[in-house]
Amino acid sequence: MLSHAAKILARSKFAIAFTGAGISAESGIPTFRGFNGLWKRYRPEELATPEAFRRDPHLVWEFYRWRMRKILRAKPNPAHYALARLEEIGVLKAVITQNVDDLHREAGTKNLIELHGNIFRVRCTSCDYRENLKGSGRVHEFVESRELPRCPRCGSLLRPDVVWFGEPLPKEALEKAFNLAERADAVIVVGTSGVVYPAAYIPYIVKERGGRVIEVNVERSGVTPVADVFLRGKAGEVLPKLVK
Ligand code: BJW
Ligand code: ZN
Repeated sequence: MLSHAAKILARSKFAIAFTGAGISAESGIPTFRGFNGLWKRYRPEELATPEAFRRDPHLVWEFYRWRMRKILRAKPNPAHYALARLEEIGVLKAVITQNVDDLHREAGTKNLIELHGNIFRVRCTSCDYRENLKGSGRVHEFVESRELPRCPRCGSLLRPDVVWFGEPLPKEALEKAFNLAERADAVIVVGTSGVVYPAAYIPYIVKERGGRVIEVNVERSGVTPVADVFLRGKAGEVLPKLVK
């Protein structure tokens, strides 16, 4: 199976990767669904929504600050580095991620498309104020605070610059991702349950256009029905084997 995947990649002219929370699991960042995927007793659909934020911004900010703290302590794992290396040697043309952590970038991936935003950016709920907390050097102070964060310009609530259920994905990122998927002759899908749309269309687009789908996951997912090769295992153990 591994050799089949390696052959597909070696023969490809335009391969891409599509990643989800499972690729960061070995870095200590909990996934959304499944055994380790729960935060307290909530499901993502109960926290990652504009309604939840309107109803209880304290709860939603508590969840995001908890995630920010975990992500700040986390380091990229061998799976992130393997994808960065595959880009460096010219095999991968882009990494499309649903993750909001910065781990692909930290590992050295250059052409990164973030479909669901970035947890270290915040934006105002009223005006067009945006801030990158890592860039502004405020991130540690920000995550330790228990106060609701307010816009320095207009005083309204700040929110994480991520995509919640029912919200549109960033137009430019989604267009880029779909264009890449239409051109790709192979996609490596890593650590996603493949149930959240429109992101989950990506492997299906590649497949429909005649491309090959390689999946790396510890269990079957919504992507598995279109996978040409299913590599069962942890991303951090499987992906380095695809890099020569
Ligand atoms: C390992 C591993 C290891 C573990 N190694 N593997 C079409 C059909 C049906 C529904 C819809 C549709 N189109 C839209 C919808 C509605 C909705 C949706 O998809 N709902 C479904 C759940 C039913 N989609 C939306 O609402 C989207 N918006 C939208 O469509 O807008 C339309 C619109 C247009 C114009 C105006 C207005 C609206 C938005 C979706 C936003 C998703 N947001 C979140 C939160 C982001 C911020 C944050 O991080 O907090 O994104 S929810 C959460 O799910 C997060 C993730 O990116 C996303 C996907 O999760 P992921 O990455 O797959 O993680 P898990 O936990 O599910 O899976 C982990 C996997 O790893 C598992 O398979 C494990 O086995 C595996 N694994 N360890 C390898 N070591
Ligand atoms: Zn404002």
